Amino acid sequence: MDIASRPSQPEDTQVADAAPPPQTPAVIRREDYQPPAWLVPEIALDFALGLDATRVVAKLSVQRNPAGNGTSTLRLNGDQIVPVAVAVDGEAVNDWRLDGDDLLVELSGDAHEITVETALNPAANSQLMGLYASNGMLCTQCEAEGFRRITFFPDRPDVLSTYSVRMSGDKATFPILLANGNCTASGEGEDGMHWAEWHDPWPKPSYLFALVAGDLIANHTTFQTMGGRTVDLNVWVRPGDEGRTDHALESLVNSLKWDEETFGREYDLDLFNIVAVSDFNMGAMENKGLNVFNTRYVLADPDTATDGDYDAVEGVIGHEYFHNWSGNRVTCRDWFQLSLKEGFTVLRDQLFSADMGSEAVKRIEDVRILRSAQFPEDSGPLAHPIRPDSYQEISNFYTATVYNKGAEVIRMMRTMAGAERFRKGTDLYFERHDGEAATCEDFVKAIEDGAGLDLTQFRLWYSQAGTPQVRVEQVQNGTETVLTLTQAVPATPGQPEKQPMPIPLRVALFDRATGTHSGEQLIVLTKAEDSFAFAGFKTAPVVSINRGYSAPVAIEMDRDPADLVFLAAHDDDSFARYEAMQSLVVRHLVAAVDGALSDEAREAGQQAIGQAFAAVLADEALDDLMRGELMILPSVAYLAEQILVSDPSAIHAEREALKAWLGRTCAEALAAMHDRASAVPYSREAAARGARKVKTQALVYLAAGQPQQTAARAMAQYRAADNMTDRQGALMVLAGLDAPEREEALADFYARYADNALVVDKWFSLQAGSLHPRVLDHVRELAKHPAFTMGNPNRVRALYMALAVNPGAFHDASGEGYRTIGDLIRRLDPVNPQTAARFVPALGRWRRIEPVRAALMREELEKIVAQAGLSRDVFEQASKSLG
Ligand code: B3K
Ligand code: ZN
Repeated sequence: MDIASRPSQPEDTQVADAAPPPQTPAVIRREDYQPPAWLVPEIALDFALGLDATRVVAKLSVQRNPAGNGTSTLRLNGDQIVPVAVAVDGEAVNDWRLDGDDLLVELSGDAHEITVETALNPAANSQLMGLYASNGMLCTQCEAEGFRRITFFPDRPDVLSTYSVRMSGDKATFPILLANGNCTASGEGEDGMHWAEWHDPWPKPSYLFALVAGDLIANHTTFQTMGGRTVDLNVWVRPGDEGRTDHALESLVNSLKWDEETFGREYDLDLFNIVAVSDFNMGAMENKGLNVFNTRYVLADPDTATDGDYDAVEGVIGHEYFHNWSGNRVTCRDWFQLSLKEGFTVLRDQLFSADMGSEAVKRIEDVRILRSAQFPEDSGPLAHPIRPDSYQEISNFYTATVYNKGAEVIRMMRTMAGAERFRKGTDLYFERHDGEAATCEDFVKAIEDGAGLDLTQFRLWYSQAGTPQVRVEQVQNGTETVLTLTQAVPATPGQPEKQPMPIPLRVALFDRATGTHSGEQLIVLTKAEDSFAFAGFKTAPVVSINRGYSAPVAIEMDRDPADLVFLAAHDDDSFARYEAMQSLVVRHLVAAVDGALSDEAREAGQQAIGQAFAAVLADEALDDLMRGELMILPSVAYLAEQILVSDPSAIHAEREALKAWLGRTCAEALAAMHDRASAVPYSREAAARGARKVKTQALVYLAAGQPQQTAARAMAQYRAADNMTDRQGALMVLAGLDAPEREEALADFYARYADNALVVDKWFSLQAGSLHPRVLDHVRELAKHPAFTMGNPNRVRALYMALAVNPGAFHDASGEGYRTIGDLIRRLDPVNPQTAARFVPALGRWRRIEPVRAALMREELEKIVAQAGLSRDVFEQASKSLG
């Protein structure tokens, strides 16, 4: 078919000479949602692939949507692409228009075939959205709005199409050609070319489209589904990496099996491909039948991946696979509904990881992430509800709030319903909405109907931002214990007033004499203030509340430190035990930072913590994985949350001083623990993983307490290491010490792993995140290291995100930490705005920081917003942070 060509349009560049991005981008509002005017039931894409020149011919069968506004104008979104040619029903047309980046075509009837040709330069696509080149291969990333960088299309999640893809390219460069669905045909062309055709029978939104072409090798197995389908599973990597794919493949098999057993969800194609790419903006992407992953969440072997890396691979493989139902079969109506798929899928991956390993440890890890990443978001200038009301750039809303708080909100429904009734709700949700683009409201309604809950008031969790504060007062009236609970949801940007929300709290009351309780209860606080009475206590019991972290709230309760020591030693809920230990430390450190501690009070606080800490070290009933968790002090970010306006350096200094005190006080027990754990041979079994965890924890405390002596111990751990967990743990400790062993170990590590990008990332991170007093100098030098590049998001994050979350260095009184991150944002923005924008929140916390540092942070934000041609991504984050 002949389609008209427009020679005046640049044909060979992905990045057209774009107008400078607007400084005040349009605000998109949830309340303005309109159904699409035109639907696209089918699309055929033909790619002529080349690393620096790819031609795309897209054929869209479009139909007027009876539920739309009836317009005869078809709007196809584009982003920095230009149409080479446009045809309607096979006839070339010239009367199309561009409105900004969008292509507008006038249509006379109700159904037409639109053909558009575009020309792309994947090698020049440094944003890593759309079609781009990575490490000699081609791959795509379309969520949220990347498809419009490939071809013109109604690029919104409520337009679902059946995709047929043909691609051709040089066989030597691209021996493997992959897309969504099943491969339906392939063949050889002339001059070393070959081609493949793929068809995905499941209608999907454009954000789930994927294509990969390159030199890849697969680790393969098959899986028999509960319905008897045999599925081919492949993990594709660059040749040479295949020896590090077994864990990913095993995790994938476990994911398919778990989703059948736990949620009754069966896989629906004969093929499931995962491809690992080195240049990727985030963790992974759930494209239908063709997940694209950051290598970081695929590659693992004992020599190069830590136990934490293994867990992350398992979790992310599970997460992306689970999206096949929660995200793909039921997708989102619009991007405001993002938590519909992300919150639910995070909950699903959390439950999966808990079932694969230790439920108790997993819960603690999840809460730690929530508190150090989401709590600061919820109390800062970028706070938003899990279902936001407006955005300028949707990429900025892939946040800990939408993901992790979103998961907590759905977990509360599960807690209130119980696992069985919750499952009835999710079954109903999948049954009702399979094949649809749904809303958060659809989900809540399905859980309400299926699980038999009244969630009327609970819906507030979707619309109100801010972490609720729950105050607990305990009064003893004779043999009755009364808990009076009050809740307050803090004001957040655009939401000055809040209503009380239902807060489910698991509670147990412990008898002090026996150290036991007579059963856990679930109470739901629905009012601003309410009282709950418990009969049968001769003396005031010790209250264990929000067990299992049943609600994502902050509990405030004045209590005797002895009660916390009691719970840290006796609580039979592992999370509550951890929480008691954390509260003990939080109270002490907050008071210390406040200058409110007399010498005696400091001594008493330390003694209480030391007593609980020593009990944790000595408790033979504890497994080491849990012991390791209980040993970790609350993060500076979480501690800073407890203080209205803080000096993060002071918090950091107090926290380090406590570590040093514990290291000195418990030196003997810690050294014995290090010796014991060092004798355990490497295996992936829980006991051996636990031993590795406490081994490095012991080293951390010993290094804080006795730095010089510990350097030798750490170096011995480094030398003896036969796995990355031990080696990285030792190097982390050494990187923070001013000792000759530091340089020796860092040089050895780099020389040993210079060819392994993921391990070199660790080398950058350990230095930028270290406790060393000269971190900022190290970062400056590392930025000039030949292995550093701004083109690879993993490398950028390895160096600079490690710095941004390193409280000592980032908040250095000189302001150099802020300047380093400010400079980075300005330099990275023109290369990769999405990754650049991720660094802004670190500077955006200025209102909660003491005035001298706050002014320095503001200064950086002001320089950022003043930069000409700033992306929408960074503009939105920086301007809201100043606002
Ligand atoms: N859905 C993707 C995230 C896409 C992010 C786009 N900026 C990965 C995930 O959450 O599974
Ligand atoms: Zn996800």
